[in-house]
Amino acid sequence: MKLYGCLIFVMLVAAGINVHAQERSEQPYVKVEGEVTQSLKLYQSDLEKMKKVTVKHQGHDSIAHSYTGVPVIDLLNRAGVTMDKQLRGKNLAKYLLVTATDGYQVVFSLAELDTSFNDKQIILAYEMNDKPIPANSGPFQLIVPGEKKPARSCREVSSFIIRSARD
Ligand SMILES: Nc1nc2c(c(=O)[nH]1)N[C@H]1C(S)=C(S)[C@@H](COP(=O)(O)O)O[C@H]1N2
Ligand SMILES: [Mo]
Repeated sequence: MKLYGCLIFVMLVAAGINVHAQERSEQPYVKVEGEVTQSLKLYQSDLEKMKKVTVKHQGHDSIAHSYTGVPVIDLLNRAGVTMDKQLRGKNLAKYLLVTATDGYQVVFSLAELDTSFNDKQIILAYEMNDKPIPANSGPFQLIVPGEKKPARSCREVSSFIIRSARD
């Protein structure tokens, strides 16, 4: 009887894990790949566990909204990108290519993103004004504060790819 009880318990736990894995695989995510030591697949639940930063940003509606998300530098560090002390020599020719689900793409040199070079707070946001980012811009939007145009604040981000422009 005890053995059956145990078996049923194990089966229920396994079924629970399976359902959880399926739910997660249906959620949107952002890939981090290319010249990294660890490729990442980041779901909102992963981002929520990381350091949160809130910045103000204004798009074409000319209203300053508050956006919350994870500093891009933290995502790059987690993927093992050559930042900080490693960002010298050949590595200074590396860049981040951000791609959105509509095919829009923008690039940043790694030095632009590195806090040892500057204090820009570029974040991968998942909340606007404390709510999920609406579908036409979210669920993940790059926010680049302090630029004269909002053109690099890429909406609907689907991947971050690290490459080298060296020839
Ligand atoms: N995915 C995606 N993001 C994008 C664009 C785009 O076409 N697709 N356009 C960019 C440009 S050119 C501008 S000016 C801003 C406009 O953002 P807004 O409509 O939120 O003001 O979004 C930027 N982000
Ligand atoms: Mo634009």
